[in-house]
Amino acid sequence: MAEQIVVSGVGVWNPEFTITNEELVNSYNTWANSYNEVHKAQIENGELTAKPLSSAEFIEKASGIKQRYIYQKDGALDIDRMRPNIPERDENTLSDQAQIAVAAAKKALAEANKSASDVDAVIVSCAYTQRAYPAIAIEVQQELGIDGFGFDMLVACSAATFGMHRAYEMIASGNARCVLVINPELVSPQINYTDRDSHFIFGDVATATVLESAETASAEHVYEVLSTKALTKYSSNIRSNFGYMSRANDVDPYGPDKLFHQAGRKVFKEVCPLAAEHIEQHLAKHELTPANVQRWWLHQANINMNTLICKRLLGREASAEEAPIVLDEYANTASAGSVIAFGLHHKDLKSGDYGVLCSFGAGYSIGSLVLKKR
Ligand code: CO8
Repeated sequence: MAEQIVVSGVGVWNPEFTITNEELVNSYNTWANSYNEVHKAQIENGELTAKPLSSAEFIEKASGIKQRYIYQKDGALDIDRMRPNIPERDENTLSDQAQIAVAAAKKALAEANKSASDVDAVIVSCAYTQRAYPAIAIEVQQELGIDGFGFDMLVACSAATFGMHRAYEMIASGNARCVLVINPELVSPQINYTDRDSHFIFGDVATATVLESAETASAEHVYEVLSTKALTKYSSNIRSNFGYMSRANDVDPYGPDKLFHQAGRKVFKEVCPLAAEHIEQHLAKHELTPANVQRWWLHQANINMNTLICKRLLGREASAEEAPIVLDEYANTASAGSVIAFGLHHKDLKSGDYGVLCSFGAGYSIGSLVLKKR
C-alpha cells in the first residue's frame, strides 16, 4: 500500500493591529474628498474623474468583511501616505516576512508535536515574497534550526494548498519525512488604499501546516490526506504587474497596475462554478459526494462566493459549523484563508469525518485536499 500522508499540525498567527471598516472608509473618504477638492477644475472640465466615496455598509454586505489585521497600522490610514509605514531592516536582521512565518511555524510545530530536527524541508508559499533571493524559506530554515532544504513558491490565492500538494508529493516520493509549509501573507504593502473597489479586501496573517508520514504522527488531531487536486486556467482578471522589469520598462514601479487590481464581478462569476465543479470531481475520485463531507474549509475571498459554492455542492445553504467563515475578522488573506478556517475549526471533528480544504483565486488557480480525521 502507498504510504499514508497526514496533516498533523496547523498554526495561525495574526498581527496585533486591526483596521475596522469604519476606520478604513473614514480615511479613504477624507482622502477622496481632498483629491476632489484639489482637482476640482480638472474634474469640472472632464480631464479627471471625481473619486467616488466608499461605504462600510457596502463593504460588509458585498464581502462579509468587518475588519482586517495589518502588520503595521502606521501610515495606512494617513491620507498623505495611504500605505503602511514599514521601516527597511538591515541585511543582518530577520526579515519581516520570515519573522511572521516563524511565528506561525512554531505554532504548527507545537500542535504537531514536532521539533526542528523532525523537519526535512520548508516551503514558504504565498502571494508575494518581499525579495527575490535568498529564499525566505531558507532564512526561516536557519532561524528555526532545520536541516535539509527550503524554497519559496508563489501561486497567489492557491499558494497554501499548492504548497501542501508539493509537501505531500515530497513525502510520498520518499524525499522527505516531514515538511513545514508556511504562508506569510504580508499583503498590505500591495493594497491600493486609494482604490474604492479594492481598498477593503485584504488583511495580513501568517499560517503554517505540518505534513508528515502517518507512521510518525503523534498529534492529537491528525488528518489523512486522501488526495490532492489542482487546476489552473489563465486569466488577467486578478492581477499585479509589480516586478523587477519596471526598472527596464521605465515605468512607475508603484503605479496602480503594479498593485493588486481585479475585475471582481467577472472573478465571482467565473471562479464559483469552476471551484464547485473541481470539488465535486475531487470527491468523486474517492466515491464521495458533498453530502458525505462534515467540514468545508473554503478559500475566504468573499462570503457570497462561499455561500454560492456551498449551495451548488449541497443543494442548500451550509451552516456556519459546516462551512466556517473567518472573513469578518481576517478579511481576504490571499492563500491563508482556507488554512485559517481549518486551524480555527477542526478540533470538534470526530474520527472518520471528512473535510475539504480548498482555495480558489488569481491565476485562476484552484487547489484542494480531501481530508479524513484519524
Ligand atoms: N463602497 C461603496 N460602493 C462601492 C465600493 C465601496 N468600497 N466598491 C465598489 N462599489 C460600488 C461599485 O462601484 C458599483 O457601483 P455601480 O453599480 O454604480 O457600478 C457597486 O458598488 C457594485 O460593485 P460591484 O459589482 O463590484 O460589487 P460586488 O457585489 O461584485 O462586490 C467584490 C465587489 C466584493 C469585489 C466582489 O465582486 C468579489 O468579491 N468578487 C470576487 C473577488 C475575488 O474573489 N477576488 C479574489 C482576489 S484574491 C486573490 O486572488 C489573491 C491575490 C493576491 C493577494 C493580493 C493582496 C494585495
